[in-house]
Amino acid sequence: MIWPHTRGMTFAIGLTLILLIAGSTMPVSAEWQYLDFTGHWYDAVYVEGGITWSEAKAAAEAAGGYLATIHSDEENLFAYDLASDSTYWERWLNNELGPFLGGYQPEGAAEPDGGWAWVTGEAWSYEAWAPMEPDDSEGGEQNSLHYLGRDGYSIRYQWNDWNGDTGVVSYIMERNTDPSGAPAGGDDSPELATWVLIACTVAVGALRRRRG
Ligand SMILES: [Ca+2]
Ligand SMILES: [Ca+2]
Repeated sequence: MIWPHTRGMTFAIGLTLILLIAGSTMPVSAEWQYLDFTGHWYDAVYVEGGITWSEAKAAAEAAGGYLATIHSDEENLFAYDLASDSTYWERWLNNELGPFLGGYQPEGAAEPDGGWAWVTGEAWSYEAWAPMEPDDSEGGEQNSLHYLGRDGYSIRYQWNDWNGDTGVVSYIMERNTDPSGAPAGGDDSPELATWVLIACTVAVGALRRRRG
């Protein structure tokens, strides 16, 4: 009786493949990237037509996070790398305007470099300003933090103060918890293995019934 055996095996292999494919596409927020150094998740978001700093802040919060707050070279380079592609940048005069970060200057702070703060209230303990920034140019309206590139200057992972209402075309957000909802340290593998086991058990059961 080769026919039932072949069908049973085909069924088992087919079901296993379907579950494997489903498992590989399971993560809800595949774009979030985990950084061991901080234990947090990061995502760079491009917005066609641009976005203000306040809108970006609200969007990050709606995604369960906040505009990225930077506290070390490791974190700064990791966040920048997520948005290093030209998609996330916009040309302005001799500058390349990169994504917003979670730094801002409260109203009434001494210009150009006083009172800078993070949206989370974390200590302002690290800075990576580009040369001659912050400068609060353009009438004292530059109170939002973002990455800046400039002609003749190869580094683009340093910061500029920019007019938050003028906006840029991207932002980087950060989360303290796993965006997939999995418990800390967990992943999808055990759950997938369980489903494969169930599929094989069902297939073997069907095969045995056919043989019996
Ligand atoms: Ca300012
Ligand atoms: Ca500036």
